[in-house]
Amino acid sequence: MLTFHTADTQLRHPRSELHGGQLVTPFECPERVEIILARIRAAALGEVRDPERRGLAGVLEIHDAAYVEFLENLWDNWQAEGHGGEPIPSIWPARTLRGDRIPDNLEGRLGYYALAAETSVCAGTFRAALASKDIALAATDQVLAHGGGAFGLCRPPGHHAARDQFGGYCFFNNAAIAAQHARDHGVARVAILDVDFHHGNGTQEIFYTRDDVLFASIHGDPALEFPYYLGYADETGSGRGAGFTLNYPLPPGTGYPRWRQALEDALARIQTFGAELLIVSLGVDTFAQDPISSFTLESDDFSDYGGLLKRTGLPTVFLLEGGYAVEEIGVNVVNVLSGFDA
Ligand code: Q9C
Ligand code: ZN
Repeated sequence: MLTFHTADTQLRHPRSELHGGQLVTPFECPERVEIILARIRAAALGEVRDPERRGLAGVLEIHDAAYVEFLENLWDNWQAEGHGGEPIPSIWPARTLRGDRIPDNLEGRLGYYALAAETSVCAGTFRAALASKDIALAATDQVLAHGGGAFGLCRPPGHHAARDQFGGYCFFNNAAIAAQHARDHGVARVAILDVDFHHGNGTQEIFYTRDDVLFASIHGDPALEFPYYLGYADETGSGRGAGFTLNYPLPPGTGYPRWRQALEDALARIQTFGAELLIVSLGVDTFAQDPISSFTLESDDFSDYGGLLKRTGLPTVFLLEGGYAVEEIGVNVVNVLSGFDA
C-alpha cells in the first residue's frame, strides 16, 4: 500500500497542552509520525510519496472562510499582542452567552472558533494543517484512480474539527475534505468510518443533514469521554440526513470482541448504504496502553480489523487521526494497513 506524507506536517510542534491544570508536552507530537514512518519502512509496507501541494484547495468546500482566515493569522496576531505563551482559548460563547456575535478582540475570537482548550497553536500550525489536508487529498486521488487502499499519514488529525471550530488537536477536517473531494469527482456515496477512540464530532456535524456521505463512529461513551457533548446513540442525522449518522458509544474497558461486533454492524450498514468509497478515520488510541483512552485493544487486533475492512471490497482511504502510545503507534497503524493488504 502507498503512503502519502510530507515533512511539513512537522511544522506543528506546540510546546503546551492544558492537561490536568498544567501545561504539558502535547500528546499529539511530531514523534508519532517518525515512528509510523520507521515502521512502514521496517515492514516494507510500500512506497512513501509526497503529496501535490494545493494551497487552500478543498478547505473552503468544508470550512467557513472567516474561520480559515482566523487560523491563518492567529499566530501573527497573537505575537503582535506580545503574549509570552501560545494561544489557548479561555472563554467561549457558552450556553448562557450569545453565540451570534463574533467579537473583534482576539481572545474573544479565539474562543468563538475553538471547541476545547487543550489544543494550543504554534507558528507552523496553519501550514501543517494545510499539508495534512494535501496528504488526505493525495491518498484519496490514489484510491479514486487505482482502487485498493492508500494511507494518508496526516498530522495534525482532523475529525474533531467542525465547519468553524478547532479542538481535540484538529484544525481542518481531513476526512470530510477527502469525502467532499470524492463527491466532486463523481463518487455518489461515500462512507466515513471513524475508529478513533474519540467520537468524530466534527465529521458528524459537517455531514449531519446529508444523505450522500454516511458517517459511522465507534468510540468511548461521550457521557464519560471527550468530546462529551456529541456522539450519543440517539444522534442519527436530521432532514435528508436522517439515518445517515451512526454512533456506537462503548463503555470504558471495552475489549476487541465487543468492539469488533460494533465494527461488523457498521460495515453491514455501510454496504446497505451502497458506499462506493470508504474513508477510515484511523485513530489507534483504542490501544490498551493509550495514555488518554480507555479501550483495551491489543496490537494483533489491529491486524484483524484491517482484514475485516478489506472484506468490504471497497476502495479504502486510511487517514491518520489519534493514537498516543507513541512507542507502539507504528506497529498498531501498520498492522491495520498490513491486515488490509494481506
Ligand atoms: N488532557 C484525537 O484523538 N482530551 N484527539 C485530552 C488529556 C482531548 C483527542 C485529554 C483528546 C483529543 C484526534
Ligand atoms: Zn482520538
